[in-house]
Amino acid sequence: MSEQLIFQPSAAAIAHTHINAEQYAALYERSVSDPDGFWAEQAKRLDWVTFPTKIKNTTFEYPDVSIKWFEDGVLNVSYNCIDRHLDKRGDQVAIIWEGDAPGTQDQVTYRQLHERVCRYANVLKANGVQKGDRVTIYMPMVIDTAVAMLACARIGAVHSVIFGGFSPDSIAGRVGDCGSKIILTADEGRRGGKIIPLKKAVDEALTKVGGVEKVIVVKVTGNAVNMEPGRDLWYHEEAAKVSADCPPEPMNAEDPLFILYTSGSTGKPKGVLHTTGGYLVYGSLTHQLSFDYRDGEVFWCTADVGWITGHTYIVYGPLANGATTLMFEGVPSYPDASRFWQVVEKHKVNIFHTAPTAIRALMGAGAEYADKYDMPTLRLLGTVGEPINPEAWLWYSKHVGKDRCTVVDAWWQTETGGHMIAPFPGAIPTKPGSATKPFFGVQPVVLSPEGKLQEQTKAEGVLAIKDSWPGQMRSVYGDHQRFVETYFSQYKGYYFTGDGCRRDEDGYYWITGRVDDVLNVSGHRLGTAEVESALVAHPKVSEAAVVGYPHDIKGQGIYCYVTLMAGEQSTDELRSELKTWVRKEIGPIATPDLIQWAPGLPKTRSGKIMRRILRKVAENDFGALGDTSTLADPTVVDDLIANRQNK
Ligand code: 6R9
Repeated sequence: MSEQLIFQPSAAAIAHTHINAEQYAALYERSVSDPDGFWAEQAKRLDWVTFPTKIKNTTFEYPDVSIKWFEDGVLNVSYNCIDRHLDKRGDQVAIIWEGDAPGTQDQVTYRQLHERVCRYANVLKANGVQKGDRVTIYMPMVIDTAVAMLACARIGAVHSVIFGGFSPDSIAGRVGDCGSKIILTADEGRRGGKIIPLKKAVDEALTKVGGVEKVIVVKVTGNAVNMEPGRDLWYHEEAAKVSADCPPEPMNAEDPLFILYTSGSTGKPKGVLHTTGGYLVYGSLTHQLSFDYRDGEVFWCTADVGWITGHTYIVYGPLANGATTLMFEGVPSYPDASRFWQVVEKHKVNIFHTAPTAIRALMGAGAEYADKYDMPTLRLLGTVGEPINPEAWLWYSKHVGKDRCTVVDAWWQTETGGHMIAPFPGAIPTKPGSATKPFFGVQPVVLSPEGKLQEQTKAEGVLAIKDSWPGQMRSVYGDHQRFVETYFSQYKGYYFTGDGCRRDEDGYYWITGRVDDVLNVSGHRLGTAEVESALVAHPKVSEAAVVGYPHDIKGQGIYCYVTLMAGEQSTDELRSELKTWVRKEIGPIATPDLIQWAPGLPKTRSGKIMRRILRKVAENDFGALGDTSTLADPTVVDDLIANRQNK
């Protein structure tokens, strides 16, 4: 039914757009038939110390995968995001900050941002940070976090931002993996009226990992925190000692810009490595075109900077384009479900960008919260992070967009650096639930699970990409082999996304979700293996298997099958203890929703857990269990069905 619904671009969107339908078709064609010519032209959007002469040098051939863009180019990301705007828009607001508590706000102009970034960069230098060093950032949603990221970029240090909701164990793992000697943090963060003890988490993490020499602490709440003499320094004291003059470091286009850890289907989170030139060309171009951004507009992306969406569409993309970007410290539901809409009106937001999970939660709270606000400045609504159900899309369009805004559903990943499939506003008609058509340079293909290329337009299978684009990740930090194996070994010659998809008769892409063991909980990626290893670390647990199941608000919920050690009692107390345990081991986003006691797990005779069956039971889809005859003990399935959890 929903596939029949098509929204043509509005007259306003057509009048506003940078790229109309004909231009999209022609430019897309050029971008894939002459990538060198196309991207050499696009590279001109940045200021280079040395403009590149070599544009694309990439191969997806297993096992020799290698990705280089603009490889003889030299530039600096912070210069492109700040300095080059100073003449024209030094006094324009670069970042608007809206605090967690209504009534708290702040802002910096491009000139003020320049001063703050230079000063922060000098603090890093004075504390021994050099080009190429890894700097961990574990900070809340405050302006200083964007400043810290840009300060790293200014001196060529490689930042690794860790989302403020992650646990001490998760911090320790990430700090150890990239060998970071310095951590930038804050005393505490604020979110939804609650205090987040960031410094305390760092202190605990540092009892589990060595090598960190300095911790620089920004004062946010001002509450007392432990300061370890010789290791911990207050940012404001360090900043008072240095000048605000710090020339940008000339960087090769392929020098690392940042590492961002993300969950995969196996093992520990991977350090996704992005480099300088390609990432910024791609991030700034997608920001401009997917949102049809124009000078003077206020752009708000509600993501946390700890995720890729925050990197590309709060910080780097908008600032490279000289935009005014809004950073929000709070949550959609605090103090009530009208918070987003108040902020849109207060700061006259033109482009608003959030996640399906937030839309569904707000929809659940009732349309009246959005209906009270006219939001006359709003022009475009973005959604990202997980598949959006057509009902939520239509609600968003009607109650937030008042049937006059373009809805842009953008599919992409931490690994892709920027949008990959998304409607060009004013050029591509939208269909609720479909991310629509590929961005310039992106060649999606649909493969059968066995790897056969589906050449007909209408097709279903797994989503892979045929050739490289500039925003693509270059490697897994410190483990290139893992990069090659994870993304290029299963379907030779392609980048495998891990997502399933359908392509309809109009060539529109409909992402159906992950086909691997990655969960997407409220738009946050989580490996089932991570949750399983947290569970089995509990002394009473002998075995655990984790799958996703459909959840009204979160998209996917976390369903755990747990086998206890012999003699342990399966009580409700133990159930809540295990939930708290996982929450503490990984972070609140990993808290199990449902735990089912499983005396036995369905295993093949070779001992492999048959997740397909576990998924079906969790989904309450018993009719489709498929062949269970290869199980070592088929009777465990009856027990699993009989004891399925609902709440
Ligand atoms: C940007 C981001 C990536 C995974 C991706 C897919 C899902 C993201 C989506 C979407 C359907 C969209 N995803 N956007 N699914 N429609 N518009 O979210 O990166 O955290 O790495 O997650 O999220 O499953 O593979 P990341």
